[in-house]
Amino acid sequence: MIQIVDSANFSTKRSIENGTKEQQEAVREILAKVKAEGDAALRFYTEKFDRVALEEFRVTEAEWAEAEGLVSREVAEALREAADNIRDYHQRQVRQSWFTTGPSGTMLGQLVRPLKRVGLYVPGGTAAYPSSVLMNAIPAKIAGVPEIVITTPPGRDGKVNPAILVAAKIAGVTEIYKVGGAQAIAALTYGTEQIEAVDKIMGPGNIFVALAKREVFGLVSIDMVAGPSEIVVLADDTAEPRYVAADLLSQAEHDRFASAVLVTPSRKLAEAVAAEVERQVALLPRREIAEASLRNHGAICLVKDLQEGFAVVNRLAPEHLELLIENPIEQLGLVENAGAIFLGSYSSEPVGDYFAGTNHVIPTNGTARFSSPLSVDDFVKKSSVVYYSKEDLRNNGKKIMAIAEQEGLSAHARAIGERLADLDKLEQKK
Ligand code: HSO
Ligand code: ZN
Repeated sequence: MIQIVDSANFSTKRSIENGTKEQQEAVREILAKVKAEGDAALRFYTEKFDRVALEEFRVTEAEWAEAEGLVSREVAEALREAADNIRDYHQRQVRQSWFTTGPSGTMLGQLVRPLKRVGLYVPGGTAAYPSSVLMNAIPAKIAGVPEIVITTPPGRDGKVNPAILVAAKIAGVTEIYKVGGAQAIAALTYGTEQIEAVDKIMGPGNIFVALAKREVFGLVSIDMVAGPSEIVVLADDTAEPRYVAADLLSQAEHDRFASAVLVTPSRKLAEAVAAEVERQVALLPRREIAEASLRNHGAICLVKDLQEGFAVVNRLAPEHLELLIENPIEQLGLVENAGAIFLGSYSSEPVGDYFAGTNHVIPTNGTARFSSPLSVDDFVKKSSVVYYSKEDLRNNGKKIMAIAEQEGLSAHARAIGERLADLDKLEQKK
């Protein structure tokens, strides 16, 4: 089911989902209705799509308490330890405000401040991942964001997945609303009676959520619109085929559109991995999804040597890259484009998905060429600060005026000129 192809014949089809015309129109209608009618529209759509009638959207204290009892101690403990690792890693990303002073008393600087309020969308159903709650909320906390809220679609019983509540609590999120779909994005953007608007919307969702985020971008900030998961394994003869196959399948099981690719100069490894994939996929509850993913977006790409292998990797710019080769640390410098890089036999990709501390929100679709994993930087804004001294204005005012006049902006020039005239007078008095 996974094809072995020569590098000359290897290509992967990736695409950005734009949705159909009907979907785009449906999303626009939902946004407009929530903007105009607030909570009444949220109730309408929650009944229509989630099939539950809700008066209050906010998760109550009683529901929080109940959730604690519904998640195993082992899972809660593991989530807590994962959260500690994520905190440690992201703490190192914090950037300080800075100021610099010149010899004449001018001071320039950059203030780094947190966003005030961010909203995290958590999908419903089987894609409700507590790990993603940690990955989004913890960097926001560390950036100093005071208000972090979650919206997530309720189940038919009007409840929220308890593991999501437990993860939210661990991450320090206390405000959760039972609203899903494009209507949740609308509520976070425009605000309603019960849900206050936010400055930035994070998190993955279905096509309606993705289209809604794209539509409101500009009114609020959004994170990247992430595509299906991807993994590329670059491996040589030293790799264990069972590990390679298992790691490919770990991403293939996410989504029919997920992509899993092995790049190797070893035909022997290629054949062994293909056989292992066949064997292991049969053991998976999500077999059908994994098979569809491997059939349409999976491949084993045979290259001449590792050098060509790195060229293929850099062209793909994958979300996740595993280097299962001899001395991977020495070869790290050859990777130019990859969202997250996993080195050696024991750095299986799920280590990063859940526990090491790095972020699992990572650019897909080749966008690792120019963008980076989610980080503390995504939750701050910067302001530049200018304190210009009298002496520097006296010395540089004419230059500023010259540029302003060249641009035909004489009011700009005058703003400087008014001051220069005063400074000249002062000078003459002396
Ligand atoms: N591998 C996914 C993240 C994830 N995996 C969540 C398991 N849960 C991001 O590409
Ligand atoms: Zn994953």
